[in-house]
Amino acid sequence: MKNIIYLLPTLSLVGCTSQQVEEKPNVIVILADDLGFGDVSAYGSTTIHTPNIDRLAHEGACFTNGYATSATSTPSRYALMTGMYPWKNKDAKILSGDAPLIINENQFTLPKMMQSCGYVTGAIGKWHLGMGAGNVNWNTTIKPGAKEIGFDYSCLIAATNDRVPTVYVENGDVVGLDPSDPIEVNYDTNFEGEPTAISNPEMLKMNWAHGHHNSIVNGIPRIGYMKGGKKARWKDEDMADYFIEKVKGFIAEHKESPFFLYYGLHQPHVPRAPHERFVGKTSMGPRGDAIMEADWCVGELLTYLEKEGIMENTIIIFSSDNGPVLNDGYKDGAAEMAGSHSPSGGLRGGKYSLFDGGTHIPLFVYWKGKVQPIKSDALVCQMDLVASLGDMLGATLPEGLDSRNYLSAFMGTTSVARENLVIEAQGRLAYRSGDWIMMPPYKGSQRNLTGNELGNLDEFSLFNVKSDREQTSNVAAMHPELLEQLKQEFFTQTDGFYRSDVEEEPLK
Ligand code: NG6
Ligand code: CA
Repeated sequence: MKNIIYLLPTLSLVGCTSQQVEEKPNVIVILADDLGFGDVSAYGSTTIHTPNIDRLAHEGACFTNGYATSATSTPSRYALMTGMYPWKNKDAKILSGDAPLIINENQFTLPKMMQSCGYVTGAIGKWHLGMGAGNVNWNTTIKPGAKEIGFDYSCLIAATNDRVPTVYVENGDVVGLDPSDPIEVNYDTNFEGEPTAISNPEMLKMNWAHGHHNSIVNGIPRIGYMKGGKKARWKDEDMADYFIEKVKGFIAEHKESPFFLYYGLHQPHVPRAPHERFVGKTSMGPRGDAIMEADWCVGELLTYLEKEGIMENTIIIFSSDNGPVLNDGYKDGAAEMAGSHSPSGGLRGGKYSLFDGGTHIPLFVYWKGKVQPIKSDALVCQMDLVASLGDMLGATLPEGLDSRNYLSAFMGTTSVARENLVIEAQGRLAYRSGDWIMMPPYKGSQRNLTGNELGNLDEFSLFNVKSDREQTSNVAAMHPELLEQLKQEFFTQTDGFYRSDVEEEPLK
């Protein structure tokens, strides 16, 4: 493994000439959680209707080849936030709720770059990049965290909505904590007398399918054990309302200054417990309804920007951290009720997968009056946003970033962007180059407990995703020279990080 610290581009090199840049639009990144390419109607799904998200797609640049770097949340968000390939950081894998911050405090980050360009920065919603320095004490201000990596304001869930502690953390402090009922968290052993899904199944309003049988909060079993903090615990059904109010509050406070807002939607990640206003809005059960709730959140945000009169001066980037999954460990009927809905929009695989459905996600850039409506097939990755926004603002970027400047592509004025991209799924790597995807062989099972195909193939394989979008035919044997070329490019780019013996981490 490489010496990671040595590789990290540091902040000292960052500067900004944005005083000379006349336009400093607000920038909002909305990142949904596990929303697939087929989960928005903008790409043609007829089984779901997402009018507010579609508005961004139809009135902005709608990317048909938009990528997350990774098929799971933490590494994907790490790349977006740092402009670095996550597989270069051994800690960038699905984090527990008590994991320490995985971004070095001296490291260059997107929010720090925005700060250096005169922006006020905020992070609201899902975090999943770790908090604190290990052995987190949830009863005092937690640091380092969002603030130390460049967010002036933050209101977050530490990890995922299925992991303890099930509390909101605002600027490093647990919201509504009663000091006489301190919070304790443990990912290995339960606290004596605390109910779990195993000891007290009668307390459950949602059942688990795999994993998710530890502490029960709000009738929902979680990953990890938690004690105390009873008054501070969130109610899943209110989470969307809670965060959109925080979003509006942040915008209201900073509408005069340019602001950068990272809004991490928790939908449609498990547990899917939308507010009762959305229950039954689709025939697909909680997963479909959670997507409706996410669409509503986007609508609320757009309406609010209009009301505040700042829509024209705000770039909105919408995407998802990784591909979709139906059964991610709760018996919520998502698979049974999906009907003809294809969450991945026909792409092979989904969350956790090295097949295209793992990382090929919805991506839209909306800037009223500035970005013309266009469907773009440019190959772009969320990791490139930092260099591209940096270019727009005249920021000086440090050496050694993996992020590349494709500002014109993001603005929809050219379809020339990435020639290639290394993609990652639970430590395993593959390579997209042009219309081709090259997948190295990996050991391990064909599917994990979710039922999603993982993309563990026996040999180096080659797919043309233009003519064979569903990756049904490995055509490596027909194109030996191309395969060799892509292998060499891949080995060069991954420079020692590719290991054929990596197995995806099993879901417990
Ligand atoms: C898995 C969880 C899954 C989800 C995922 C992270 C089990 C069995 N499964 O380990 O439910 O939480 O981690 O999802 O525990 S992500 O979108 O944040 O990457
Ligand atoms: Ca996710």
